Amino acid sequence: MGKWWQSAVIYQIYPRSFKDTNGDGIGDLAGIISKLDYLEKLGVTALWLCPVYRSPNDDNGYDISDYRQIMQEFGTMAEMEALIKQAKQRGIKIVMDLVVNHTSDEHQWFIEAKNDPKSKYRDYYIWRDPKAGKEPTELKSVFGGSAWEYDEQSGQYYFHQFSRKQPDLNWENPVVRKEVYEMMNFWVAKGIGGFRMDVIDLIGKVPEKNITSNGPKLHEYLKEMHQNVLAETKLVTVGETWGATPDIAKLYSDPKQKELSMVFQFEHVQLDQFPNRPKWFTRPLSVVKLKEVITKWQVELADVGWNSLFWNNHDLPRAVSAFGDDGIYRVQSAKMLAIVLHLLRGTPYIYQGEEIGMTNLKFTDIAQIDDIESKNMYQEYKAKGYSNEELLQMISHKGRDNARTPMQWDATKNAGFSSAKPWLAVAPNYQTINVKAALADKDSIFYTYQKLIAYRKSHEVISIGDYSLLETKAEVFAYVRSYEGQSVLVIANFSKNVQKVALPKYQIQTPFIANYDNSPRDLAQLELRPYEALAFEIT
Ligand code: TEU
Ligand code: CA
Repeated sequence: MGKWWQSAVIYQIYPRSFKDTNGDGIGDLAGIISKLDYLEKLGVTALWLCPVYRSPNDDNGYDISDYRQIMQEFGTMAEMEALIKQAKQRGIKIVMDLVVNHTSDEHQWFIEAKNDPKSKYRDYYIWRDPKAGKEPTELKSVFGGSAWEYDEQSGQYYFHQFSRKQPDLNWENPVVRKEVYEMMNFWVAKGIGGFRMDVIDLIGKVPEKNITSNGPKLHEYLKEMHQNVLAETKLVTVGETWGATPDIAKLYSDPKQKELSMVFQFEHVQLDQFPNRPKWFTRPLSVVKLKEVITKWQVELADVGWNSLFWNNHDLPRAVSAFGDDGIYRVQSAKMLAIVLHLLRGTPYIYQGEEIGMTNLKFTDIAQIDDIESKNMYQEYKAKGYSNEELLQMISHKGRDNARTPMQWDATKNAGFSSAKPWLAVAPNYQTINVKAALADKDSIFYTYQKLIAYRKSHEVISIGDYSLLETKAEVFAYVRSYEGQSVLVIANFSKNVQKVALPKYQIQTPFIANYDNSPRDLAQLELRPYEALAFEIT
């Protein structure tokens, strides 16, 4: 038998935007607890919580000031323990976000390090002397500007790959590594189900050599972490690795390597971008390329390693806006995306709101934006001469706040997210797109997800079967899964045009899941409606 996470479906929660229970406009742990019945109904196996630790929120919790405390706005440690327990009672595990490439500059370690260069904490971070009176290297921060911040007091710079309030930890220091493993074990002892590891491919950085991701000691560190924390557990671990190729992904996820269960790779979500240009500059998505990339990952990790499957997360545009149609075919294309992704081999991730087809927004004023990345980009490009309209269009297309607006629970004020004004405005379409409406409509996107999740759990052909691409037409994605004489055929139209496809080998079949209707179809002369998706059990 495989590992539990090989037939699991993981639901990602952005706690700040999930559900507010105490009327401060900010989602909280009690809110997550109050929605466990909903999540159980959906059928997910685990919840990945974006960071819930103590944080000054320069980057919404990805800047941690205390790894062993809960963010005050989110609640208490007792509530965290209750969440773990009550989720477990429903067969749901809690996966914690592990952010250990950097801390907050308000973490006690950094405060000591900065205040006293002789302190043992100084070497927890990366400090360098100026070079010819300037930054030690040319390295840039992901959020804009230099990756080096000058510290007046000591006359040295510290290194930060994200905001200046997110100083990078020095993984070269064995004491830092030990602190991290101890902290992880503190959480393991609380009964969590795993870790999602933030930008884990950056921890082996060597700033003087301009090496940020995939540093020379990265895998050594992960093996050490495995030994110190993971070895005797059944935890699921998923690394966030923007720099992974299939060969690199195998290094992490081959069980023989004793590192991680799987990684997130980001090739498919960058197909609408230009190589070597910032993400804000986009081109139309090529379905041909999308099929190529997905097939490459399915095939390359078929025997060694394991894939994670996702269309979106808290850093990315909404799935239906990026890969489907968020206008008249919103419902059909959202279901199509669910069918295509959830019948692949790997562990699927659902980002909150995806299961009801939540969409991107049209931002019309930079004041509507909270995200540090978008705000910094706006200032930087404004100074380069881009217009307000151009920049807001880019942010509406690729900005992280598209994913971060409050979860749409019902059609009442603030979408049932909060009784108070939410920290980030609710999307204007909440009166039609919300959980209450989805649950009341047996044909909703929600029930397509529910069905797909249940199907994966009970069919090994989906969790561990082989994958092969069927050659059809440019805008049609068709593949076959097979395992011990069983086969599942998936056919999806990624366009708003009718597509004719002929698969004479199969003839008349009845789909077990579809996004229009389940009537029998002649595969020898198939006419696919806009964004139509069909899955058949072939015997
Ligand atoms: O994201 C890593 C990262 O590189 C992102 O900044 C990503 O490149 C960007 O959002 C895409 O435009 C992780 C977290 O998922 C993100 O939320 C954090 O801001 C970041 O790390 C720093 O911890
Ligand atoms: Ca709250």
